[in-house]
Amino acid sequence: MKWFWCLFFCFWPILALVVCWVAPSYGWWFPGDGVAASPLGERIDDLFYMILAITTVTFVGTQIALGYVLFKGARRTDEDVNEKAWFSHGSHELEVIWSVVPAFILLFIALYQLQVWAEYRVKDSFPQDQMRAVLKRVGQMRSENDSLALAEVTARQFEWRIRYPGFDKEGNLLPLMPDPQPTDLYAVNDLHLPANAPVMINLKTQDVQHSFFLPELRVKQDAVPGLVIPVWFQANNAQEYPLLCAELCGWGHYKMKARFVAEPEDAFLNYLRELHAEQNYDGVRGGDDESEE
Ligand SMILES: [Cu+2]
Repeated sequence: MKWFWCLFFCFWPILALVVCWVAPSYGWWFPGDGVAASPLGERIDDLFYMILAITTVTFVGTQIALGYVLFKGARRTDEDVNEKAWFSHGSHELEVIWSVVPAFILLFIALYQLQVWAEYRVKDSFPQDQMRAVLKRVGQMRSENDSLALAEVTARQFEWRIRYPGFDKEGNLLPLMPDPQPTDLYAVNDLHLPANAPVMINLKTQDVQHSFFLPELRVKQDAVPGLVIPVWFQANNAQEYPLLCAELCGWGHYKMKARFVAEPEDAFLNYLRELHAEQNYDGVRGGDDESEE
């Protein structure tokens, strides 16, 4: 029996190693065939793989130790039954080692990931110069204090409402204002932004807590009632990505599926101009309500 238990406990670390070895090539770990679609996402994946390596080494080590102890501790013959039992009262040194070593590993992970976290979440660490360059390239008329966001995304039960800045009478793109403007442009469940450059949105919610989730870009940010949260990301390719809600927000949570279209900057501007043509006339919002007045 001792061989059975010994092999049983050694089987799992071997299986774990095999899975860790083949999983990346099958894209099992992550959405988007396992490859992040944004530069920051690639660094987040690297953090995952680093933590996976640490936990794998720990798991394999403890399982092998367990197998070894089972092998050594097993009784060899029935005569051994008459042997006196031996009790261990623990080992102070060992306890210190297995407390201090994990503490240092956790401290290392905490410090190692700080830079990625800061660039992801701390506004002063956002690539703001590159964002300004995008806004300049799409010809936005902005002063230094205007928002860097190209769209405001408002979650509500159960859809994503998107507000873009509109155009002035000369056809220049305006900056996004904190409050809705008559020239603003609107869309639902369809977020268009330039690809291959960092872009920022302002995230809000109209009712409960939602979560803005671009799985393939590794972007996930809660939308919290009462807060306007800046979120930035950069799509590596001009293509469509799924945009989901990652917070169980009510019965229709599953329906909060939208698309994020990353496209070249001129295509993005054309998209806004199309919205402008549909929704505005000489800077005055169209619609039945107002035409009756
Ligand atoms: Cu939701």
